[in-house]
Amino acid sequence: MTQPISPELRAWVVAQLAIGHSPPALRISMRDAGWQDDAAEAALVEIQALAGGVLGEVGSADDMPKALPGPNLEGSPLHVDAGDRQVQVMQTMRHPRVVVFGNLLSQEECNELIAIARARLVRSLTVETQTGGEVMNVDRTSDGMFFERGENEIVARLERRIAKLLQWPLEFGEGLQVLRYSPGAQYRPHYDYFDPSEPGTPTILRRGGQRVGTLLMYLQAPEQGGATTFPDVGLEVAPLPGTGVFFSYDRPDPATRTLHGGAPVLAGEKWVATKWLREREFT
Ligand code: PD2
Ligand code: ZN
Repeated sequence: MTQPISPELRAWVVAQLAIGHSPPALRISMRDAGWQDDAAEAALVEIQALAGGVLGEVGSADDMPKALPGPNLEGSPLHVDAGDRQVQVMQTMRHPRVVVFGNLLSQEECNELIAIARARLVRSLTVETQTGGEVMNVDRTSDGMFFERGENEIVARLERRIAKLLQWPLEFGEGLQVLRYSPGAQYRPHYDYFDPSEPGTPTILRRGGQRVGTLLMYLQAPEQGGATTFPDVGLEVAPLPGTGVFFSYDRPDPATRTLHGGAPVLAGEKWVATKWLREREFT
């Protein structure tokens, strides 16, 4: 089945490819716009072939910077349009790429997520990289749970907001994770990407490739402690409800300087929701 390729569509595809968006990301955007998968594929192949000369001038896929999730910060905006909300840009860092957001969630949204998640909390597991399975881990002493993607109205709404804010297809995101840290609980410094040298990593990567970005959304502040820390660059982000911190990593390597941890909660309870973003559609 084919659908007509308008000049506008052709220009859009060429521009998206030239700024580094991957064909899989374009396929998802086209699906969202109502294109059949096979028609989108045929149109992309045709446009890429027609645009070969243009793309050739900006370099091959190998020497183009890898497309990563992230807000459009061109012109140093104070707010970014996230569809149903104007999200504040509070602080940015280039290397590592870190962006601190305000007004990311309303107080009602924080409360609702906590209320739904509370009933389903279990002691957190982390992916066991030897096998690709999951195990209890002393490095993470919080309790947690996962939502399925699109599981309910609030989760679906947040996923749409995140996809727009970070310019990354909703389908490339893992299900939202919610964590509760009681006094003494912490998440020791770690990287969120999967270590390529671990034997279980190829199994994990089959579901959507590497993680390339993390958005932590704070739902409840503890009374003391509980900052998210980036030890390589001496950055600490206060876990204020409704705010969040995003960071991206273009390769699974410490050179990204994305080592980060959740400092011990000293008093009260900290609640946070995590959205991890993959290279491709997460299945
Ligand atoms: O809760 C945190 O601050 C935190 C810190 C580091 C969460 C995560 N990592 C994570 O969910 O990956
Ligand atoms: Zn983490």
